[in-house]
Amino acid sequence: MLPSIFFIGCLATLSLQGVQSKYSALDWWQTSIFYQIYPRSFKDVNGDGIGDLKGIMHKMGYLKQLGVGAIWLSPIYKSPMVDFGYDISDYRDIEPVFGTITDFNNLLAEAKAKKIKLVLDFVPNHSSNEHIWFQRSVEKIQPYADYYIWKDAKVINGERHPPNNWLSCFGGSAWEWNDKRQQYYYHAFAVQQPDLNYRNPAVVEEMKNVLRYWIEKGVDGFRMDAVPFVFESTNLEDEPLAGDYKEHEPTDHDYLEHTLTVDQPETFDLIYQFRELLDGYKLLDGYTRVMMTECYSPLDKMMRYFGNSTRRGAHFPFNFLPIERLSRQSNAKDFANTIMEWETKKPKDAWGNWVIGNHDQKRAASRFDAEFIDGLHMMTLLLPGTAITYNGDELGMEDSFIRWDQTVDPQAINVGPKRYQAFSRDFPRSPFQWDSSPNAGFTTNLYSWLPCSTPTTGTRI
Ligand SMILES: *[C@@H]1O[C@H](CO)[C@@H](O)[C@H](O)[C@H]1NC(C)=O
Ligand SMILES: CC(=O)N[C@H]1CO[C@H](CO)[C@@H](O)[C@@H]1O
Ligand SMILES: [Ca+2]
Ligand SMILES: [Ca+2]
Repeated sequence: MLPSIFFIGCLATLSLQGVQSKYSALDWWQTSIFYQIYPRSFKDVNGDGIGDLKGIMHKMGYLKQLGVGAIWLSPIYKSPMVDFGYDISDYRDIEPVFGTITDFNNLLAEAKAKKIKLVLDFVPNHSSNEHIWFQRSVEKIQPYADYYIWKDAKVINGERHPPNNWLSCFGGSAWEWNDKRQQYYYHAFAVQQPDLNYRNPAVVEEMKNVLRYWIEKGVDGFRMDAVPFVFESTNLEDEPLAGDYKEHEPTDHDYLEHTLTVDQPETFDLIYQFRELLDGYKLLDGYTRVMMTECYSPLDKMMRYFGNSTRRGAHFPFNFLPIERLSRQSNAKDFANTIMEWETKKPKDAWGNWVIGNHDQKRAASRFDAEFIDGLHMMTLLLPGTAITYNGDELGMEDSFIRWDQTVDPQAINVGPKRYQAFSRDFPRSPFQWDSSPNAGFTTNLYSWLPCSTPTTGTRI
């Protein structure tokens, strides 16, 4: 008897070990569900109508219960809030509306206690125009004079013009005249978001130090914002018209084909440098700091963000194909094709991921159908790769209709009342619906910064 039991036992142990080793070969960022929190709209604890860090702290139990393994916070740094946190005036401080550095430390400790990873948003392309670097750059105070992209005006018949036709993502010229410095500066997004000059090694080092600062505080990695925009060409020629330019207004970003301002060769190298920095910490303690990049790039470019045969890039660039290709019009074949396209174009050993929503896109439940949402999540959870959920999508939250007079998104404001609905990113940003109490349990205030999607709502403050 003994030998055969022993034999069976050995077999069982062996196969268990097989399963375990296969499982443990995967790292935390591969086995965790990622959950994006848009802090302004998640949970308001101090009653000012705007979500805060204490609110996130308050809801950690909910996140744990949901099975979330990692949270990614949209920017919580000091910001004048022109682009709701994506315009940063101090990369090392917390925006007072969200709380204090102590609140952040408490949140990080609570996350660690609950074994939930905490990933920060890193916004490399631009700072706020209220950042001290920019203010000194305007004055040409060293070493800041070349921290931003300054160019002389093009003078035609004695009249001042921007250096070229480049357009901002939020509409209109990407160049803004500065009277004090008597030059234009470049801004890929809002006027109040001047682009940093990555051709200046001091800027690269500054931003690497920002990464080091937060890693040393104990965060588990970064989601890197708008990376295709980091470098622009030194060739200041006009960009050509887009193939479908007739479908856009001449001030729309999509009017031009972005040959000189997006996905430049230097950009990939910088991303590889950021990864090297993160991996440097792993060499010290064996623990992975994750790096995810945001880019809506064509797939050939997108895949270069993974790295090449000699350099590592992002652990993964966000896979936006489900957002870009699929809608309520899609049938099963469209889904299959979209999934296969990602799987076949992705580098062989690369790890995939699936994204169906974020704070820039109309809500998944509205783009598809509320009844679709569980199916969509099942799909992202079952497919190989990491699933990333935008807060509220797990409930099937739908877009909140935001009237023109309630509109606060700069991208929507810039295009005006006639077209704002197509451009507005306020719709998917309405406060999280926690319960059926007034303002959906988001705030005790009568008003929330964007109206809640309930009949009991107030208007925005
Ligand atoms: C990988 O990218 C780096 C840029 O960081 C480049 O110098 C190198 O030539 C690339 N390697 C290959 C094999 O393409
Ligand atoms: C999804 C996302 O992070 N979108 C942001 C991309 O970057 C621009 C500029 O920083 C923001 O306005 C978007 O909200
Ligand atoms: Ca608050
Ligand atoms: Ca840039």
